[in-house]
Amino acid sequence: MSVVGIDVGYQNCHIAVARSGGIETIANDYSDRCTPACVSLASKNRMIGNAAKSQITTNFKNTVHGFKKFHGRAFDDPLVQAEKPKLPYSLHKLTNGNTGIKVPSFFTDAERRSVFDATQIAGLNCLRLINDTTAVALAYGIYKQDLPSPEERPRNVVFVDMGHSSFQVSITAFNKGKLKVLATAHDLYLGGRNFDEALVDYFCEDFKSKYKLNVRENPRALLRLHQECEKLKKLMSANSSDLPLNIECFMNDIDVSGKMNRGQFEDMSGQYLMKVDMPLKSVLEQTSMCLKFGRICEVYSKNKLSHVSVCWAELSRDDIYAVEIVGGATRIPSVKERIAKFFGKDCAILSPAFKVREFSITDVFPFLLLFAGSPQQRMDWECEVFSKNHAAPFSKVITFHKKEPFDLEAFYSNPQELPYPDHRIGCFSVQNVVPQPDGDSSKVKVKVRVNVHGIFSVSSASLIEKQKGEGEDMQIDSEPMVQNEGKAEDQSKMQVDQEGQSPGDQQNEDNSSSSKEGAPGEKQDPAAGASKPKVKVKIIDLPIVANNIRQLDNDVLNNFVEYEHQMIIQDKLVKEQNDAKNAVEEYVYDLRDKLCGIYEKYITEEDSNRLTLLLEDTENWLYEDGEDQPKQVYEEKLDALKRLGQPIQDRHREQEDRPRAFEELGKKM
Ligand code: ATP
Ligand code: MG
Ligand code: K
Repeated sequence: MSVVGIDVGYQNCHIAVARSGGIETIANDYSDRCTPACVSLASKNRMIGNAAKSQITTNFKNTVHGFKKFHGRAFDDPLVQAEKPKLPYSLHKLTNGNTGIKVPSFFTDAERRSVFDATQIAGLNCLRLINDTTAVALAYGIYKQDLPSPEERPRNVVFVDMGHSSFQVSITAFNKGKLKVLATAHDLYLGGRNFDEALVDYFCEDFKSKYKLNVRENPRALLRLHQECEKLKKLMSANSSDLPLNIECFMNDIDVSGKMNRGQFEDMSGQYLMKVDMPLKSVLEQTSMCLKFGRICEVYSKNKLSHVSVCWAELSRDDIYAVEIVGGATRIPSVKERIAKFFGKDCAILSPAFKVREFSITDVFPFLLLFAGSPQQRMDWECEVFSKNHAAPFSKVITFHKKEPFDLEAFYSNPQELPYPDHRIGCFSVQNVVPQPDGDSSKVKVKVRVNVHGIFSVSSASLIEKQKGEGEDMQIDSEPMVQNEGKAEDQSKMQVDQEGQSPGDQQNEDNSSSSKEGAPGEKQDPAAGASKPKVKVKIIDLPIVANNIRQLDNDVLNNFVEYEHQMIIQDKLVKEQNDAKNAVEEYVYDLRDKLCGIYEKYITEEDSNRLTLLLEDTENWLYEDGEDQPKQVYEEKLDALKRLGQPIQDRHREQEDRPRAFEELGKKM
């Protein structure tokens, strides 16, 4: 089994394979290591990557690119609506409200679920979805030989990734074999394409005044201008002098030309350059907070939150060991300068050497997550279950006391920070809850989890039923109680605890480890089997029904899997058909050439004329009736031609071989 890493970009995708101790980014069928994120649909088959990109201007309505922005988004999402007018293809609302395309850093729960679904459809076993920025950090950590050892102070590195459509920044702390993302920030509306657009705007005006052309009215011309402007932008990264932009037969048979230099380009893209600082500031601020409070919360004693302040100094620019930049758009000199100026440091372009080692990743979940009783049952409780920049994966156990089934609603608590209008993650109904035999509320333990892919779920719920007549009474809390689940969270043992709560219940999860620091005086869950007198309890698993989750349900997913499978078969059929057709065409050309060349001596003039005529007929047929025939028809055509061509070829070969045969014979004699 191989482990494969896939980088899904707005403009480009990369696929890397780990093998024999190294990581190799594999090349596609065009020998490129970077494949355009582009799919082009023709009437019968589809093209992917480079082949599809070449269709952008010719088959623009059916060539989809830049779809990363739409993963898991509802059609009514303002971002989707804002992107819509910029696209040459059209977007539609799917039956579940999500965005579909009609053709024919980091991610929210919904986006992750959508990408995860895609991996399932493609038949991949998804090991882990990682934030863009974390993947970048991993690339750094894997290759660095000189990281501080685990006891030493970690090395803080800033990663800046400006791609085609988005801008992500993160600060990551490294020790040998381990990385922890401290903070992330982003601007989802800043990327290389903004700079392309600035150029496009300029040339639209330029061509309007020079040639009276209204480029914006002509989608194909506009796409071509976009492509040329992107090329020009890249050229300007290496050249500061005047550079030309020429497009032949641009619109209405008019050739256009213009010019631009780096200075001018920087002036016109000033508004985008200004936006570079914001996320940089934000990560620095967050990191100082995170280091301060992260430490405080780790050392606490229950009920009285007595801080033992192991307060770190604010993380300042001096604590930054290095600034590493990735993403194509950071090659724009003014972008790079802006970043370097902010940190007062030169930026290095992340370029991995080779050698793979084990690496433990602690990704962060960049949003606060709030969990509440559902509105139907009155929002009787609301709690911030996961703090901002909490390490993932992680899980927590929440204890409720209920007499009937209840709903839990999960949502991100800071809508304004969310790159997504709907801050609800989903609603989870805990079913089959009944009172205790004596009429009291039952203790219900609900486990909530953010898995390695960063996808949230209510993973299990169980009801703890007291067995009659045994031991002490169970403590009935009026408020639910939230506790960390052991294991995964060694980086951040923050415990969410609410005021006015009765002493905590020690949870009784079988994989809970020693992470409960066991604050003195804490009452043990009777079932935990500690030194306290035992109460016999029965643990009953409760079904959970998830609603409003932006992930495909199994039937739909299976349909997509099936559909993908059919498309693969269809693509294969079309390829075979094309190959068979090309084989006929090649044979026609080849034989025709040889008939007036090397085969001339081996066929009578009359036969040659007849055969030439037949070849011409076949060629015409290929462009007319034979344009689109089943593979078999082409194969039969080829066979028929070969039956005529083969004897000539054989006579030719025999003649060629004869002198050699004589030679061989001569040697032997
Ligand atoms: P995203 O990360 O936003 O989803 P992506 O990963 O597909 O997008 P990248 O491949 O990192 O994006 O970068 C593509 C962008 O970088 C494009 O806008 C491209 O024009 C720009 N770019 C590439 N090379 C250069 C260069 N030499 N100078 C300026 N811009 C460049
Ligand atoms: Mg990218
Ligand atoms: K990016």
